[in-house]
Amino acid sequence: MAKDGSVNELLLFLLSKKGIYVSGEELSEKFGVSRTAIWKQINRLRELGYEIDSVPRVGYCLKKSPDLLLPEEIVQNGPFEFLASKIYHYTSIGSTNDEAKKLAQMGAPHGTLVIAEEQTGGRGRLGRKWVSPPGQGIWLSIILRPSLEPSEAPRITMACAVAAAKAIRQEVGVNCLIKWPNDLLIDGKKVAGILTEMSADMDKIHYVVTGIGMNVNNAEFPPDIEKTATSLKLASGEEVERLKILTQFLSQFEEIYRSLEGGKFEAILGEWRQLSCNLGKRVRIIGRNFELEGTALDVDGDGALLIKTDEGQVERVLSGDVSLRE
Ligand code: BT5
Repeated sequence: MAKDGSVNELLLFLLSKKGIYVSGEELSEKFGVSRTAIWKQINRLRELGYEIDSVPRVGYCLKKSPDLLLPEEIVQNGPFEFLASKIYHYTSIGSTNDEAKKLAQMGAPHGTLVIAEEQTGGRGRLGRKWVSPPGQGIWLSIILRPSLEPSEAPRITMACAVAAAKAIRQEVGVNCLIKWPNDLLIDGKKVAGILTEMSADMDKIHYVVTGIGMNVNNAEFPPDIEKTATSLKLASGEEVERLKILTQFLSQFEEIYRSLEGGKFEAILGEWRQLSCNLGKRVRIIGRNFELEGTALDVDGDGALLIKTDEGQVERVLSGDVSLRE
């Protein structure tokens, strides 16, 4: 809510007292502002969709939150270690990755989150479009300042994919798998995609922005992706609370990121392998200027897919689009 990425303390307090009446006097003393100022803020929250009851001489009581991914709601579902130190929330924005890059250049701290209810210019890789309708999914970018080598940056995409797949499995109970390099699939359809971008010198990363788009309650998709896309709601048959998935994902990501920074990439790779839908399968990879078919053997420490071709050679592929052949 706040423009500097900090939280609205009144809302945070009301959330911690959900269902309990708090007097206007107590609130005005706690926050050092007049009761009229509190009343104005309460009305602003009501405009956002918060159901707040007010009873004369008793006080205010927060009854129900709207389905918004507001910073205060996220913080309330913490605690988080380094994520969510700053959270920028937008009702509508072009692309959260673009905004995160701007903020990172201006010095935004490690762990800053940029979230939008809607993206009007959501992006995939190579300038592709990412469909991000209002209120239906999680459109999120994370600013990171990792101590990894630039060539190791794809590990962040892998960590993000593992965290997201685990969060989806845990909260929704569906068989979510990772498709190299940056997709999450349920029943062979794409439920989420990851876009990692970085600013680096030859030997030092300045910052990484990892963006994830996850379809949560989408009931339909535009014709061009209708057959290939799914949402958690379509896959599970039930409406899914975005906030629950988001906060589960954030805590999974924190844990995995700690392993990554702690030099335990092998453990992440182990989880990634178990969740992968590619390994051991015959695949076709289309890159910018090549096409390759073979068996996907493994992924290495740079996030490259190792393919055994029909000629018996092992090729290392750093980027491309994979389709499963069997
Ligand atoms: C991706 O690219 O899958 C990365 C998507 C990253 C989106 C997040 S949202 C938050 C942050 N801000 C951004 O602007 N981006 C990130 P790629 O592998 O290139 O896949 C793109 C392709 O996925 C498109 O060409 C479509 O075919 C398909 N697609 C587009 N929108 C989709 C959706 N909502 N669900 C499933 N598939 C989609």
